Amino acid sequence: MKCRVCKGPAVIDVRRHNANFCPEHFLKLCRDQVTRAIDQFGMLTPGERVLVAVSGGKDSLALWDLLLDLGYPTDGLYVGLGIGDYSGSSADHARGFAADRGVTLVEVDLRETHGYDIPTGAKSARRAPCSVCGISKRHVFDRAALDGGYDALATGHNLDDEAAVLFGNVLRWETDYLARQQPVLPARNGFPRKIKPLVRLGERETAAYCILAGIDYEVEECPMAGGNKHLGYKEALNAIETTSPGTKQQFYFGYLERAAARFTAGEDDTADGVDLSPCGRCGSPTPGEVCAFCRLAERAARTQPVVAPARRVAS
Ligand code: Q46
Ligand code: ZN
Ligand code: ZN
Repeated sequence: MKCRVCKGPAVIDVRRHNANFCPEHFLKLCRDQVTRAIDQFGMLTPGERVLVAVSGGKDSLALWDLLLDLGYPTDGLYVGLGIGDYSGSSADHARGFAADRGVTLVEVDLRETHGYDIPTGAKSARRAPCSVCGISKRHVFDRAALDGGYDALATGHNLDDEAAVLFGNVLRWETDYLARQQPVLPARNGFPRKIKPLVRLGERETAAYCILAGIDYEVEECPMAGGNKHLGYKEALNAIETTSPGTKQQFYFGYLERAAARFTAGEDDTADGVDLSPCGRCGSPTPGEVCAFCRLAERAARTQPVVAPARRVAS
C-alpha cells in the first residue's frame, strides 16, 4: 500500500477517494478538506475567533486541533453533563488537550449552573436523555458563544453524522429540519453563527487524524446513546458504503448542491415564520414567553436533590 502523493508506505486507505496515504499526507488531506469546507461554505474569514464545542471525543478534539493549526484563534467549550464516569473521563481528555496546547477551555457544569444533570433531569422531565441533552447543550453553546463575543460556534459534526441526520430527516420528510440542515447557519435573531468544518471528513478519518496527530481522546461512547435512532441510520449507510464507496458523500453533498434550496426557499428571518422575542427568564430568542430550554430546565431541576454533588460538599 503506497501513499498517493509521495509513494512512501501508506498507513490508511480512504476508499471514497480511492487512495492511500502516509501519515504526513493524511494529516495534510484532513487540513485541506477542512480548509475546503470553510472556503466552500464561507464559514470563517482569517483571524475570526471561534468557540469549538468539545466533548473530549475524536471529532471535537480533531476539529479544535485543525482550527488552531489553520491559524484561527480558537477556545474550547466543555459542558459537564453529569453522565457518571463517562463525563469525568471526557472532561479529563478535553482538559488534557487544552493544557498540552496551552489554549483556553471554558467549562460549564449543568448541575452547578442550572440545577440538574442529564440522567436525573431526563427522569424529572420525563424525556429521553438525548432530547434533554440536545436542548441543554444548544442553549449553553449559544449563550457561551454570544457572551464570549466569538465570531462563530463550531461543532464536530462529521460527514457520517450529517449523512445520518439527513437520512433520518428524509425518511420522515421533516421539511423544517431539512431547511436548516446546512454546514453553516449565519448569525441571526440573536443566535450565533454555527459552523460544521468537518463535513468533508468521515468519522474513521477523524479517529485516524487523532491517532496520527497524537491526540488522546475519549474512546468510550456515551452510555446514554442506546436507542438513539441515528446509530441505526449510520449502520444502514455504512452497509451501503461498504459496497458503494462514496455514497455517503454523494448523498450529503448532492443534497446541498441540488436539493437543499427547495427546502430553504421561503424561509424568512424568523424561526418557522414566527416572530421571536427575548425569553422572560434567560433572554434567548423564543417564539413564546419562556424558551424551550428554560421550560425544560425548570421541570428537570424540580425533583433534584437539594444538596450539592458529593465532591463539592465541604468536609
Ligand atoms: S452526549 Fe447527550 Fe449524546 Fe449522550 S445523552 Fe445523548 S446527546 S448520546 S452526542
Ligand atoms: Zn505521502
Ligand atoms: Zn430561556
